[in-house]
Amino acid sequence: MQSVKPVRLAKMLSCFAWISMLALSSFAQSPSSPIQNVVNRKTISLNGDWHYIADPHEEGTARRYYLNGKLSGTRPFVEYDFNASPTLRVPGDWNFQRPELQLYEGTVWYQKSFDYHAPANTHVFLYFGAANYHARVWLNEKPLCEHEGGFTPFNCEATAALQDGQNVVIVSVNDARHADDIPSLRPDWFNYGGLTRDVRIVEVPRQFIEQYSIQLDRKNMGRINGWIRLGGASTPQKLSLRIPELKLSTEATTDNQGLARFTLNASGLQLWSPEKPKLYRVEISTESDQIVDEIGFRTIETRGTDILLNGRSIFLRGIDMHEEAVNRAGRAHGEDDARTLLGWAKELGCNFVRLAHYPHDESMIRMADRLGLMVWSEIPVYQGIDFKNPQTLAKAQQQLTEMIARDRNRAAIVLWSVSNETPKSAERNAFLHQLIVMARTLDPTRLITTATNQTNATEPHKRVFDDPIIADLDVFGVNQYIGWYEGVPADLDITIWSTPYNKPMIVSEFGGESKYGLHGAASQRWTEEYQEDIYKHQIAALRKIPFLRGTSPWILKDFRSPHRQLPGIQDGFNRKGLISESGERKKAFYVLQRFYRELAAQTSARAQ
Ligand code: GCB
Repeated sequence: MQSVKPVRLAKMLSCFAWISMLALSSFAQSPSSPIQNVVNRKTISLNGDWHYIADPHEEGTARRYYLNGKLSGTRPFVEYDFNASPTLRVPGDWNFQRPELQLYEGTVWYQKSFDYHAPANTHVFLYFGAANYHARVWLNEKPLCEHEGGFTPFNCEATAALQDGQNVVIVSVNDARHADDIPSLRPDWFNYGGLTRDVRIVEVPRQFIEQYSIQLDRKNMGRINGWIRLGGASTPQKLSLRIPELKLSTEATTDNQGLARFTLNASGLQLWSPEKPKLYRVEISTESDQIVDEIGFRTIETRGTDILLNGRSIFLRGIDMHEEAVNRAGRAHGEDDARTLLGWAKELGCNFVRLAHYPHDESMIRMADRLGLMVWSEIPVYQGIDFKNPQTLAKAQQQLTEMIARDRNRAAIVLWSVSNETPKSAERNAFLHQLIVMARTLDPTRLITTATNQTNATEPHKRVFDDPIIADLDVFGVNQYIGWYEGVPADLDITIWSTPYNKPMIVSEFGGESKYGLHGAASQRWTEEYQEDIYKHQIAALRKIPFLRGTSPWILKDFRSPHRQLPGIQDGFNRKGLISESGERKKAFYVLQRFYRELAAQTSARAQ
């Protein structure tokens, strides 16, 4: 079997050595990575019903399920039949489609037949938006590729394995948790398994536009810089880039690696911002391929403790979110879910969302682009990581590469986060340092962050944010739960926050749990009033922190977590949501909304 994992990684790491020499150039470079912008390419959906067989004893490989029922070996019969087996909807986790799979963690084999006639001179890929966690893919009994990591896309080269007419694709997906994986053993979220995002056939010409980066120059807002890389091209190719609304166009020629760089004089363009999320139609064409995208142009940088969007200091009015569906169990997916979840963030008065704790579906980022919400996007380097293990680092690097490759042209993304709540140690610092350097090299146009909960609390009611990893970051996130996991809400009134670093801070988590509809005194845990009280004290405390440049409380909506088992209250849900899982707003929702409306009014008064 051709394995995407090691092949890609080797390519990626050798490319990385090469590109680190160019780290200071204003052009971002791309290592080997998934095809970008599949939504605007010629694709055929393989979504829908797939037959499946659960494989709790890990027998499927030995029994050659990938042969789709063909005899092999000496036995005169087989003991499985995909075509007579039940089905699961793709995209979708398996847990909430079949009651017997709700708590299942292990391997499920998926099978789908499709009719297909590949056009001449076409390169065909099977593209998976995400498969949680480890996937192996066969097409017409031939092994195609393997991929690890549950939240980023991958594509398998399928051209040679396709048949004219009937084809059968078989995918084994395993979501068992391991100590050396990313994430590790015990994340505080539900481990939804399966083919959780779109599956598509992607058709491209032999030489095709694989990756591109088109960004406003931080130092000169009248200039757009970028690069375009062709796949399958080994001789120089001409290409052109057009932004028709601005009457801009340029031409470039690729080098022998298929890479071309360009600069465009773009004075007069309307910048992307939360208030005016302007997107421009961008067209790229080569002699054999064309692609269009919708791209917003803005700059994001820091100065001292300020975060500057388009050169002006901003405050990020945010909320944290998991990727969970509304009014149904399972992972969120597609435009409708994105519109609902991000619509709630807008209703709260947000201009920012922290998409925790892993890269969300591409439709979420594209919706944020359109709605004008700045985004913090994160890889699942989350508590309990095996920092000493070089293979674990390689897994994190791969996920970081894939996240950036997919979303590098989305104006909404202002922050790449490399981790959440990792205990400081020399190994952890070195591990995160490598991720930070890599993120910056792959994308020098955005800010790098991480959420830390490591504080120095040597004196009561004093918090010093001196985690050494902050030295490496542009912006640091701080998660803290005074009033919930420690002390009482009134402690927030007397806590003094400081940091030795001259950098912007975002309070990237705070909050507490409440069950919607449970009322009582403000001192009574689990009531809406208790949660509301935390928000009141927290907001008063936030107002006093001079280096605070954003907040994103934990969390928009109650979400499933196996850690939360209090009957009648939690029932398997982490209840720190401002909204219940069925959409009811809790009292704290309105406290945050008032704060954000006040901040928004100040911002627009300043702008006038
Ligand atoms: C945290 C984690 C988040 C948890 C949250 C909680 O610090 O970052 O993933 O869900 O606390 O509710 O305890």
